[in-house]
Amino acid sequence: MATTNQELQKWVDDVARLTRPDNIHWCDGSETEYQGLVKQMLASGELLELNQDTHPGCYLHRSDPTDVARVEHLTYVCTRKRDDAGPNNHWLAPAEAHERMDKLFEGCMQGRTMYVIPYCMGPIDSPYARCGVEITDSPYVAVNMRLMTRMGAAALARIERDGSFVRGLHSIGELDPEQRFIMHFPEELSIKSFGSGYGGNALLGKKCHALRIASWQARQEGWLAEHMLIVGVENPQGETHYLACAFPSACGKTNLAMLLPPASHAGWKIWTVGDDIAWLHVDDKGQLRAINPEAGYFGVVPGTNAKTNRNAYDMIGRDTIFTNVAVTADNQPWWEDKDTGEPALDWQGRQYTPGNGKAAHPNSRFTVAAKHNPSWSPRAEDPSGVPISAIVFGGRRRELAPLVYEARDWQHGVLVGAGMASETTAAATSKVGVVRRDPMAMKPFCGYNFADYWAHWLALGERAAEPPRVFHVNWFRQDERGRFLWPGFGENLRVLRWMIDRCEGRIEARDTPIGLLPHPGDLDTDGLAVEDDTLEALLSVDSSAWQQEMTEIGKYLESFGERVPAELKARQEEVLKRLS
Ligand code: GTP
Ligand code: SPV
Ligand code: MN
Repeated sequence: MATTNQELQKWVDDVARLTRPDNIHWCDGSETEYQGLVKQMLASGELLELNQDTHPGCYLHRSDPTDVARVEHLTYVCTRKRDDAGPNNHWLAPAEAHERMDKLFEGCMQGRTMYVIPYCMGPIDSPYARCGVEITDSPYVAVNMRLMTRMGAAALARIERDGSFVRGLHSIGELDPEQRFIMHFPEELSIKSFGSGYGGNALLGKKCHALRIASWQARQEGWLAEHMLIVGVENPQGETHYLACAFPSACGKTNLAMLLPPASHAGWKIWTVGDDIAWLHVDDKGQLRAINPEAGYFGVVPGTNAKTNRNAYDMIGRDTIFTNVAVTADNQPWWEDKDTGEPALDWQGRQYTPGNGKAAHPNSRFTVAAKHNPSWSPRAEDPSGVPISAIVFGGRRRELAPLVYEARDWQHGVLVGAGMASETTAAATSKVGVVRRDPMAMKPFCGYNFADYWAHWLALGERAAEPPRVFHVNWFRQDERGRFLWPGFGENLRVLRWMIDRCEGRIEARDTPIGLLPHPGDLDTDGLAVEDDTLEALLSVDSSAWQQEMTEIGKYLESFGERVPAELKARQEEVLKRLS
């Protein structure tokens, strides 16, 4: 008996009988265990040692070249009723999905070790935290889960105390793209993932549990599980506001969460609570609060340098697992826009030549414990989370969406979120740079019907004593030559300041049909090399283009049928009327 929880023990026994591993290893989460797994993977070639003089404790993993990103077309939500999963999800009947998956899992762990990984999403003593157990045959998953979650003995103890946990079964199989599925069974609180060893497909605590399964649970229990960073912005007077911001994959969450204030902003300080996922609750006083269920970062590497993101750049100089970056001749990790060194081998380990494309894979990632982040907030360990002043939606739009605007109220804010669209990125395996609807940055992650999800958002606002203000930002506007209009990164603090001033009721805003924008001059641009006409372009609202956008948003909402809340449609019609 490895646990006193009989349900867990029986499940582990059943899985072992099905998958037939040579050994079973219960992860305790210790440093010794971590080092042992690293050693074993160095011997097997699953990890390569990077230059330990320049990058102590850093290793490189090269994933299978066909296994480098999330696979949305192979990701399913399996509910009894198809409509509960909604048009936003791929669906299979649970019985059929189990049958298909169990066939793949049969005998798949022969010759391998099965790792049983108890983990806790959220501070271990938080009432908002939830536990899970991932069973996997990948030691890479085990070490990543140790960096990303509160993994091991403490989590198991909580599971034994609470009795409940999410079951995640994972095998890399043969890494065959034709035999790859990520299945979710929200009604059973379980996940089955086969055939991929990559990030969101394989680290089941992250997108599978903390978003898809958790969003389902959250709806039933009256909270929200969101694809959001949580950041604290402290002004020179020592007052801190916390913002929760939903941007789609590879659209700037990690960067905003650990932003370094520019030289012009002496006395300002940024505190990272989370960089990818937020669990939001209305507390008994009606205040919206957020916890970060994760304990580490699985962040985009390319673009990270001392100028764009000094905190991340310093953080990943030690005790980091890199996946799919290039290496220099002296075995340091290298990636596009690193600003120093040059690649010798590309992400596939081939001699680097520009003809083979980028040296680092555009979705190459770092895995590192959150405590190594210089701007890590001690409040990330607060069991009751942090109070949220504002919700911020954002997307990657080279046109149309202004730098920032504010919704009129919560209901309009829900429309702004539901109407989000963004250019696709390398975080998922499909064409990059295509604008698609991505409501609340949850298109790939909402574990149930979006129509019900929007209704749930509206209802949550009713329970808040004073719902937080809602904003929309876009750091990614471009000119005709493809250059970014806004400097972004650290300078985004200027936009955060405007939003906080709005929350504090310190400044007025300009009323436009789509919402409230800064008056020229209210956005501090001192010392910024942004021309007046560029700023005007960033803060303009093109009525006819927005009319078209709002019409498309209307059609999109309608595609969800009768379940769409009437309030949301009414708000969409209202904006359209203002535009005409
Ligand atoms: P996921 O981990 O996939 O959910 O992504 P994320 O939202 O955390 O994205 P991240 O912060 O890693 O940014 C992705 C890419 O966008 C990186 O290459 C960044 O360098 C780039 N980026 C982030 N912020 C900005 C910005 O303000 N301006 C510009 N131009 N690029 C940015
Ligand atoms: C994302 O794609 O939004 C990520 C990376 O944060 S993954 O963990 O692969 O989902
Ligand atoms: Mn993400």
